[in-house]
Amino acid sequence: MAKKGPTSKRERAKFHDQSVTRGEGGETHQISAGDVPVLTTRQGVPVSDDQNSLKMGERGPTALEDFHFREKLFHFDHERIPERVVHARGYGAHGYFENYKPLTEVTKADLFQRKGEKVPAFVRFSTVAGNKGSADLARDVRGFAVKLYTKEGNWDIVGNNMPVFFIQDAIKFPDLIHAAKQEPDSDFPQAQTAHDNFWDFMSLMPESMHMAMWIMSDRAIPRSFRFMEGFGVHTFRLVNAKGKSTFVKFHWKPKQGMQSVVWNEALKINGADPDFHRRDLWDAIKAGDYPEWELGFQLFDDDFADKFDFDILDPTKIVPEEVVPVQKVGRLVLDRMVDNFFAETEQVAFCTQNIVPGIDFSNDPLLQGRNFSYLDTQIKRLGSPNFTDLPINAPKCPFHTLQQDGHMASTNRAGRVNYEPNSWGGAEGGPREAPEQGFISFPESINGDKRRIRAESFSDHYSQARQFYISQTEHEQRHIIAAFTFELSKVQTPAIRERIVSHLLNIDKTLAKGVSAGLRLKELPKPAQAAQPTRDDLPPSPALSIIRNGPESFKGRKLGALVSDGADAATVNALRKALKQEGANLKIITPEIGGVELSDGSWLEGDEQVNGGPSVVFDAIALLLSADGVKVLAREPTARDFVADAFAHLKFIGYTAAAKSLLDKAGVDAAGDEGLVELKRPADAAQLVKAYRKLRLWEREAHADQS
Ligand code: HDE
Repeated sequence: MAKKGPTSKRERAKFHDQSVTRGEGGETHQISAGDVPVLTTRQGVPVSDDQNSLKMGERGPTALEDFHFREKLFHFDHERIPERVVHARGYGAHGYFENYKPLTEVTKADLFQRKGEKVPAFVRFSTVAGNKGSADLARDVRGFAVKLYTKEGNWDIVGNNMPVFFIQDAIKFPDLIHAAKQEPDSDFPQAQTAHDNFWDFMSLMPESMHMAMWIMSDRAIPRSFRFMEGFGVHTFRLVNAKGKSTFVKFHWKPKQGMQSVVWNEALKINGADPDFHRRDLWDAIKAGDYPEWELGFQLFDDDFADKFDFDILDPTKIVPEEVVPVQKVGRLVLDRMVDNFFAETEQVAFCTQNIVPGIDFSNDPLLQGRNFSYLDTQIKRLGSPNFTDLPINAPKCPFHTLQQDGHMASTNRAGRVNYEPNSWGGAEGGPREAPEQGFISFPESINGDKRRIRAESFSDHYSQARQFYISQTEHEQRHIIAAFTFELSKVQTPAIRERIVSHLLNIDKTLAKGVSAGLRLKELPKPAQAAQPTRDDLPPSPALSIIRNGPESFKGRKLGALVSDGADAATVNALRKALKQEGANLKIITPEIGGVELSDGSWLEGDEQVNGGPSVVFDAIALLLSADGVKVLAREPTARDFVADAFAHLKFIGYTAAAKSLLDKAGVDAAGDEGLVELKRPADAAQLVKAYRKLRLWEREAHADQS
């Protein structure tokens, strides 16, 4: 007879003591600790042997009655759910949002009523085009989806790291995504827009040109999720207790500052560590270095909306921060990684229509379409209308509905009532509507003919694209030209390349000429026909540049120090100390993973061996080498790449005197380059860390271009 499962705590403890597991060879091991749980089936039946299926005879067939085996395989066979149709690759973390001060004037949303109000939050960052297993450093938009578990329900701000979008009407979304993802016959390229279909579509959709500038900028290759901005994109409404509405655009400003990588580095990171962004977030949060963003509101009223140069309902436009400043209203802190990726990050279901009293939609046609799509997609992905009951999706405030049943129902009400109105009084009668407290849509008056139409006020496609371009530093402009050139060089149809250049001519002549030269077009095409002429009176917006808004510290960044046997121990220790003071991380790269013996005979363990820790995964490098050590490393191609890549990617390089010959071997021209800092004595380590604060030596790139 089968042994009954343990019921009381005491019985269970006894049970644990008796439990055994069987090794591959069939030997048994006694589990000594009393707190190791017994392996059971999903029915709670203890499992005696998890290594062998039930056989008829030693070499005979497997018995169908082996319920443990069948249950195990059945469950495994059903482990996958459909990946998200877009934003399939993502990474989530928990945290909280804290409100700075009461904002009762503009909104009655509960989370903004009290200073210091804290609500739990879950954030999922993602790329858009790639499949679930694609590499983190694809050139792409990043999703920045935030779920705030407020006391009056869940509020999802399902945003991106760019404030505009490709299209103006949700009806074009399937076309955009079909064109961007793998081509349907070949099923490649994966996680890249560098192919004909994508640029064909873009070239035929002038409204996408502002977004084209953003995705060809460094914003599309962030150094980490921690160093990027987030945007709600659409105009939303805030509504106060009196029913007054104010338009709002949402911003997330990273306290860590903004930072991106360079394109060649991105390509190499994808090979060296396809999980680069995931690992970064994981490492930072696990180390207690919690990333933080401030929530910003851009607030404006109908008068502003009427006077503004562009339609505030058009998601291909921004409201420059210099025109309407961003007011910081609270902070979002991510302080806990998930316990289980699937249960939380994969099953989290963001929906733009999850808003709370005090927040409302605008008529942005993209937002209107999204409000349909997100709920719909969750059914497909999660398989049941009860996805809202999953712990990651359930509100953390009380909730009472009269909905019932469906797959996996687990929160059906007790009692007889599942409808209303009903005449059963009190608790028996179930939940009732709350006319005062409940969500009331802003009573906007609308009239007009029912037509398939695009408003005339949406027809300027180039002016803000130009404004974006002229707001960038020279370095960033160069990167945009290079990115267009790279992407279009992968497009095999010359006519598509030319069509894109014809749009760029409407944005900026130098940009168009740069790309045209990069592609070696025989002649410049004619500018594309424009519905509206490009305005050249929009002033630059410094807030749009990453380099102008970079951090002034090396905090939260990673240094890769290549260390050899015999390296000076005092220098290694001084560097470690200086980095710690800065709040930065040190990773030790050694010829072999076991480590090296330093000058004082102490042993230094390696974090990576030299061919497993290329410099592309670090923000800066140091070469802490002895005269003997450098001889060995100079013969090692990966050590030479370590240095050559760091130099080419404009990184700061600290080096000991002996390391000079490795710099030479790597082809580094040290003359007059302020990014190369010699460590003459241990005390120079502090100076080196100061130099690292600049993150990149952009001047080196300009120099390389001219030479
Ligand atoms: Fe999404 N989008 N989207 N999107 N989106 C999805 O919902 C959609 C758009 C964004 O981490 C899907 O759960 C339509 C803009 C993020 O789980 C889907 C349109 C912005 C995420 C969907 C847009 C976004 C999604 C796929 C055009 C920035 C990932 C899986 C009208 C403001 C959320 C899912 C997460 C995911 C539809 C355009 C951001 C299919 C129809 C604009 C961050 O519902």
